[in-house]
Amino acid sequence: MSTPYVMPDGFRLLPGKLSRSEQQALIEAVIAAQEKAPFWRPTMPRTGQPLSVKMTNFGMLGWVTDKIGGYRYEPCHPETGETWPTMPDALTGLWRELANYPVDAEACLVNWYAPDSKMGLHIDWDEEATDAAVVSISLGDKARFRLGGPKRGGKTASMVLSSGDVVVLGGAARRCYHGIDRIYPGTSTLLPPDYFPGGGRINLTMRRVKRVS
Ligand code: MD3
Ligand code: FE
Repeated sequence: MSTPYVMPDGFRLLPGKLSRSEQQALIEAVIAAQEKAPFWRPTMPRTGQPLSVKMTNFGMLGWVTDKIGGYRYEPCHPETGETWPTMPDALTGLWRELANYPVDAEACLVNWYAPDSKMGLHIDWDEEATDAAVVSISLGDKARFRLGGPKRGGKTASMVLSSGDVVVLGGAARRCYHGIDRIYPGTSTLLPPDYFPGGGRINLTMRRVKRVS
């Protein structure tokens, strides 16, 4: 028998954590943020290759990437130059409930997956506060999420994430490779097509960036 994948400590899946109306309120907040912080398509360090997902952020800091500057957190949108929209209270509330961390998250990365978007296996390591968990919220179409270990090329497991599911990645899970293999198009009616042509999936990830002394 092949060796099984063992779930890392600190991984918590909360299926159906958010009600339909809570999910709708978060989508409304993403739509309301568009004027100050429209979705843009980030590019990879060095190569300038565009990512498959579009992004924006909430909070005092937002995760950005481009050819010259690489992966980093910035206080302003790369195209509008405006500060990021404030973190919705509902997100701060979830963070306080689930992250078990003494200070609030400064950043919430918003990923928009079109039906054909994916995200390759990677580790999130651009934060100073890597002792803080990441809290992830899935909205819209279902997706196949893949979780590995701390080294590239190790065993992985996949699971389907649905709209309203929340994942908390703390402890050892915080250091694990992960990605999105695929979206299952047309599996949710949450995203209004006038704002999200083709539908797809929104993922919100809250992160603590700065260390506290
Ligand atoms: C495991 N997002 O934004 S969320 C990301 O669904 C990202 O958009 C995926 O990976 C998405 O960086 C996956 C679940 C997730 C988020 C952060 C993690 C899993 C994680 C950080 C460490 C380990
Ligand atoms: Fe990630």
